Amino acid sequence: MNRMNRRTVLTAIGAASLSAGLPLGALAADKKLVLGFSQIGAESEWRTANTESIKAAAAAAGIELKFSDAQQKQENQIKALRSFIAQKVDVIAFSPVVESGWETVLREAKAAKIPVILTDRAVNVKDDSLYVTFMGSDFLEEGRKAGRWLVEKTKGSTGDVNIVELQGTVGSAPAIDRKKGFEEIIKADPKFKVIRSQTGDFTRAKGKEVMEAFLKAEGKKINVLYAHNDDMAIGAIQAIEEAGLKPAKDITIISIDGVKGAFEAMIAGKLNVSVECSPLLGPQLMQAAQDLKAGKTLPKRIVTQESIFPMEVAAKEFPSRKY
Ligand code: GYE
Repeated sequence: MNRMNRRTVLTAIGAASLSAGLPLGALAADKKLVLGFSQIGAESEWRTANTESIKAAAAAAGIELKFSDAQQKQENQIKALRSFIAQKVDVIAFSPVVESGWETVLREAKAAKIPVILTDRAVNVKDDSLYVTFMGSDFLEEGRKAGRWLVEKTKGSTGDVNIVELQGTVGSAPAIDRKKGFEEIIKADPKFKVIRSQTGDFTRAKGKEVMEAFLKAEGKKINVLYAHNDDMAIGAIQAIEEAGLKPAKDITIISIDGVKGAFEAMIAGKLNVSVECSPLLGPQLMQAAQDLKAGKTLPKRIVTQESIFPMEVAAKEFPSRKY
């Protein structure tokens, strides 16, 4: 689906159920369902929790899971999808590392009559009958939440607010949309200035490395760090401390995911806020696979419900966090 269409679908959440044009009732009701899942890798705490959720939910549902780790490479994901097609699995699910470049392999799955579920990240394809449903978070809204928090935090101040941004993986749906959603909100006030923006590939190591470069170039000019995920923020916190500055005090830090590591950083007073993005998609995915087997039609978009956690509530929320 192209980006315009994706917008439209996002606003139509919970509305009509759309058919993907696949013979969804074609699976035999009695044999064990086989699900091929291609995971991106293990780049972040979020991803590890997502993998655990999928494996645990498959076991609990009695679904045979063929799990493949792509080590953050699209070519490995395409290979995995082709191998699932060759093995004639009942359902294919995957979390696409980047948005583009999926048309050919998705057409192969469709030709083999294997329904495809997108989890976590969207794809950018013209023909949205190439997948049955996309389940996961609204990344644009996450970016907006981050922006709104900053607007509120700096209310009343008139001086420039110099922001550095650590982007996620280049070309990935969360990096594109978290950037866009944040910009949409901060552009309303010219005091907000994004002075540096670079990818940290969603990892701690890269987040630290790029933050070091930001600090070298801009030093004390930096007022705010906006990181597209918690891991990069945690890496950057180290860089900030090593530069002799106080994270969350000298530099306000905003990130996304809400993983345990972020709560620990907030409790330690080093991270100001984390926007929640739940990786616990396993149960939903198994339900969707079973619904397909039962011949049901799925809604084209299944959105995860999420919140935002400022450091003030971190200690209270921590015990109930599940990832
Ligand atoms: O925010 C990041 C992970 O696609 C939502 O991928 C996911 C993102 C998540 O590596 O930590």
